[in-house]
Amino acid sequence: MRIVDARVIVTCPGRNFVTLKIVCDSGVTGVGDATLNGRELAVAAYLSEHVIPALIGRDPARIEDTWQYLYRGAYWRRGPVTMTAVAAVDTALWDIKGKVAGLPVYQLLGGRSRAGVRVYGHASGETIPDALESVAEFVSRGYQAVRVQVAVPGMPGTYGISTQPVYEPATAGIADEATWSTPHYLAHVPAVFAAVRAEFGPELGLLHDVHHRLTPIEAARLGRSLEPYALTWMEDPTPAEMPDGFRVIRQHTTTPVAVGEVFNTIFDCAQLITERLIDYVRATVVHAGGITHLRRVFDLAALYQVRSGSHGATDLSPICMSAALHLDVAIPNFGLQEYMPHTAETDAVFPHGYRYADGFLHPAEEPGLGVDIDEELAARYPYRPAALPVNRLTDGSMHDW
Ligand code: GCO
Ligand code: MG
Repeated sequence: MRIVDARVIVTCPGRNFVTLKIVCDSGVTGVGDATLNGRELAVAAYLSEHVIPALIGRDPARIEDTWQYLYRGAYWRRGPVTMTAVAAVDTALWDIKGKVAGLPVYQLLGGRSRAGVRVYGHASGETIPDALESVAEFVSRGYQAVRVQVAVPGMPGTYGISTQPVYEPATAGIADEATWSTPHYLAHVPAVFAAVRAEFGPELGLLHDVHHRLTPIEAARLGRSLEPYALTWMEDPTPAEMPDGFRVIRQHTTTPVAVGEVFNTIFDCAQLITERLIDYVRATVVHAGGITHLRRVFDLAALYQVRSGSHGATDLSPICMSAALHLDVAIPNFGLQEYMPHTAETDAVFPHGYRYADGFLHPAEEPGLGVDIDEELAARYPYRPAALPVNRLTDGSMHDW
């Protein structure tokens, strides 16, 4: 079998998604997510200009060799644009292999290790009572774990609070600017989790996303102040490009730490894993080099009792979610999967077979990934430039978002 065609499809059914579709001479096709929120066209160009010409004529069965060709052969290794493009090719090739074998991809990864994929949802509110209502809604839909974000009094537009039914931080055109105050934030968050724990009892999994906004010692203080509420994890407490900072956090708190939605390769997380500085690695298929490479990350993590907690925000397409679920159900060290349902428009553009029931997602059972793109429908939603916000401290200095 040979690859005879590959195309990049950019569509915006509410938000932008980039998809790679690979076509083989036998007529079999495979899809891969290539979405990098706010930098979509950079990946689209990388694929069209530099990757697709090298794919034509290749044997689609050679997944590992193609991965090595794209990674080592580029000379300019790693980075979000490159690794998202590599991921798209890798994901599409696993889809093709599954279809050719007549098996869902998780069977090719070693088969099931669990009955379903436990997920967490995003509860949020302007105030603590609003957040409690939002958590109650998730609990009533069967969720066993929720991430909780509440607006910080005196700080408008806090990350994680959305007025839209589906959380979407990117805004049209140039980035919005938000304001951040670490002292206000650190003073408020413990009260949020005290209220949520008191209302929902000890069983519910509670998570919180800090979005890289604290220094290590500030993060250590937050973790310590949240210990009485036994969080499942504190996410991205400090910028992850400085793994040493996580030692400081570890020295001061037993609150578990999750990191990795911005990671691209195993090299980003190797030190965090091998020094046991984190508990969950949140890398995901689309930004960490596809199923092949993410499996390698999770296998390294398994040696150190670090579990998976893959990113699953709505800026990753249903193709990424489908691929993530095949991995989640197969690996021994699965932890928790983030799940934010897409809009009905997005679901229609990406028909998929995975389903949610009672706090769990289940991968599709059909051959391959069990997801596709409806290209005619996709063409009705042209690309619209959008950007993630930026963050400034109250004195106007730039800060991490
Ligand atoms: C999460 C993430 C997202 C990111 C978004 C950036 O934990 O789900 O932090 O909300 O902000 O994916 O594109
Ligand atoms: Mg996050």
